[in-house]
Amino acid sequence: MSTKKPAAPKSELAGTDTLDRNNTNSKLESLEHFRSDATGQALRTNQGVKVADNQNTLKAGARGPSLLEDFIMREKITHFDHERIPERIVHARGTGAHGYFQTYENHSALTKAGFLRDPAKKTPVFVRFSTVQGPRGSGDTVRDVRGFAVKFYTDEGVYDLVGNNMPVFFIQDAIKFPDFVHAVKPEPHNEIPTGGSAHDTFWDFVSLQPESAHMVIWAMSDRAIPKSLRSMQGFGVHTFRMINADGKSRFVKFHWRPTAGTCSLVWDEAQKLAGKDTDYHRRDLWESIEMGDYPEWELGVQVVEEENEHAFDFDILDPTKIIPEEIVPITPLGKMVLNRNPDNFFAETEQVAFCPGHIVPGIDFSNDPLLQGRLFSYTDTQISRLGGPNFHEIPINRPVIPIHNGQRDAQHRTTIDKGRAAYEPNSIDGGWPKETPPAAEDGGFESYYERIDANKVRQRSESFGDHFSQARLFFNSMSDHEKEHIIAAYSFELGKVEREFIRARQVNEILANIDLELAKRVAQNLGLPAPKAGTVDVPKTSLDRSPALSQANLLPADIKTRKVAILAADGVDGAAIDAMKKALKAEGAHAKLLGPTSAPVKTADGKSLAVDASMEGMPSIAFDAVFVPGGAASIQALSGDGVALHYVLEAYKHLKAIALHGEAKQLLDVLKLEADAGLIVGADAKSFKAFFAAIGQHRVWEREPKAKAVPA
Ligand code: HDE
Repeated sequence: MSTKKPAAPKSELAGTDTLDRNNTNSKLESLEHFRSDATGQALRTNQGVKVADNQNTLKAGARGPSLLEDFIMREKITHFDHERIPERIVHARGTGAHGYFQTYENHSALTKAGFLRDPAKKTPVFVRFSTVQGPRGSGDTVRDVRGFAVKFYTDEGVYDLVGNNMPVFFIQDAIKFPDFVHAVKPEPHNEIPTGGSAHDTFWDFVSLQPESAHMVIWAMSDRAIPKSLRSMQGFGVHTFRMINADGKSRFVKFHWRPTAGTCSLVWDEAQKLAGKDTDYHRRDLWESIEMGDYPEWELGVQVVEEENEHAFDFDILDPTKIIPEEIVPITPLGKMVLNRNPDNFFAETEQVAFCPGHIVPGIDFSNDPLLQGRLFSYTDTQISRLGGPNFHEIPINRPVIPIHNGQRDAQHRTTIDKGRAAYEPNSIDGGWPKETPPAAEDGGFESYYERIDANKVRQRSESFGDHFSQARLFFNSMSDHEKEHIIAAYSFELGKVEREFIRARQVNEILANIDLELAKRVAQNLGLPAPKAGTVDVPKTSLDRSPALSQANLLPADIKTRKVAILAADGVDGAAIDAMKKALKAEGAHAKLLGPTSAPVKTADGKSLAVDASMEGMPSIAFDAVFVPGGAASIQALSGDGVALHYVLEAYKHLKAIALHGEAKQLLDVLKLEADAGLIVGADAKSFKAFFAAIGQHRVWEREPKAKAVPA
């Protein structure tokens, strides 16, 4: 039922602000006032006094003591002493970018939210991607869930979609969140491990908490080691509501799908990258945007009519459950493009404050008990992290429309409110600012008119009781290589657990209920007795497999933005390099020329070629594929160069596409490798085509069993 009241007359609304509501396209413009460019400017103190000497403290004589009077030195050091703010309790490590969201069409049948109704409008967004466990300085490529938080600066206020790259969560009720986070964070006595879950307290908790089984299997899958932030799906996780102008509500689940496809690193590569390039993901995002390879995602929703709320074999309010796409397909809504890097990491990425409670008319919450708890937590945490309740005034958090209300004062207030009446109703300031009744367009926010008739209880709904059937569905939906990776990940992580009873509990009471074969394989790797049966009766789901869950089915249609390393030494065939570079460029892919050192290499016909880096400087783990051009002298040199040989071998082990051109064929003998679907030998257009096709497959999975024998 709708409680629509008549829309306020435009004239009444007009007095509240002077901003052109149809022209708020650029968040940049609205922030311009806050950006500071020092070009051509004098160095000044914070009080605006020009500084004459920024090299020396004021002293009593050149060799004498420093003087307390030196307000310039004291101001500078005092500010420095307080430069750091508390990092986020979780999701401390992250990186951000600006961009826009544009709806494909008018989705007014679904929602009255303005940013989903006007296809001509580009709504500015700021996105922050993050890991969960590690501190601010931890590695990007650790095995972990990734945060995917989007702030939409809409004309109706800020809307935050604070999601993850996995569609479910570890717990069902917010009251368990501190327990979960304490368990996954490093062990309290020695603060080890940084950034990972391979330790006793995590596995102790999850092995005692069957509701985490589904999320943990996602975390043990390749999804937890994404190839890049650009190749991650995003999920709102909870069920939300969308409400149209007639007050009609439907349940929705949010999905972000990258146009670059969804793919992952391999485990050995992820571990090495965490050391060799801690910033691997943030660098990739940064560089892609700088190069104009703007990452894109499509936003979509699964829509469930209110009357179908109970039509599934799980509860749609349970955040440990997905709605399989095969049952409810995704309706595409629009696309998001990230096209601008921040100017200042701290001011933008560190100070951005997300909250699932930041919603706009047309979107509303469901009663998911995890979501309900989050609505409290995020605002609360900003108060200590950002130093008070005025964090909405920090430029990156400000809406693009003016804010007027009776809230006043508190730490770091920057608004200078005019007028005498900080209360409502008032007659002194003409009654302003006034409420706006809900309306089809531009109305005030109205919560969904949901009837609730219940007892006050501390209870978990019985409908949340099945913890294993969807974990099983996930495992069954994986391709063979993905299954092997999951088995390896459980074995690795549990192998790091010191207490055998925790290992055994996870195998017998969790894994055996998901899939007996999975449990047996992990038990074998841990030297534990194989379980004979599960411990609970797992209900059968309406679906045995959901192909949409396997990354094997989420490859991109092209090789755009893929990176290829070209290895060369003196005597290299320069024409082959040119041809490859040209062909890659035509595909929208990128090439880097690497030499034995950072010095230029000479081609066989005597030209000098500048290299982008040495092979040590840009290891194979930073590339998608390797091309070795011919040239007898070059190949002879590379054949005797341990770094070059390791380069090719490592790319082989990480199942990457490799093309050996001309004399480079000899490397097969040197390295004792055989050509395969992704190890291509040849010099013609056909071999280039095969090479690109292999890159498009992301990895040469059929090579994996063989590659195990190759030294890491
Ligand atoms: Fe968060 N979460 N969370 N979370 N979360 C935070 O808020 C919390 C949950 C997510 O880039 C904190 O500003 C509770 C689910 C992201 O700044 C904190 C519960 C999902 C980010 C917090 C959850 C998320 C956070 C820490 C259980 C996916 C990073 C700093 C009820 C849908 C946002 C902060 C950024 C951050 C609380 C569960 C995603 C402590 C209590 C489920 C992406 O408030």
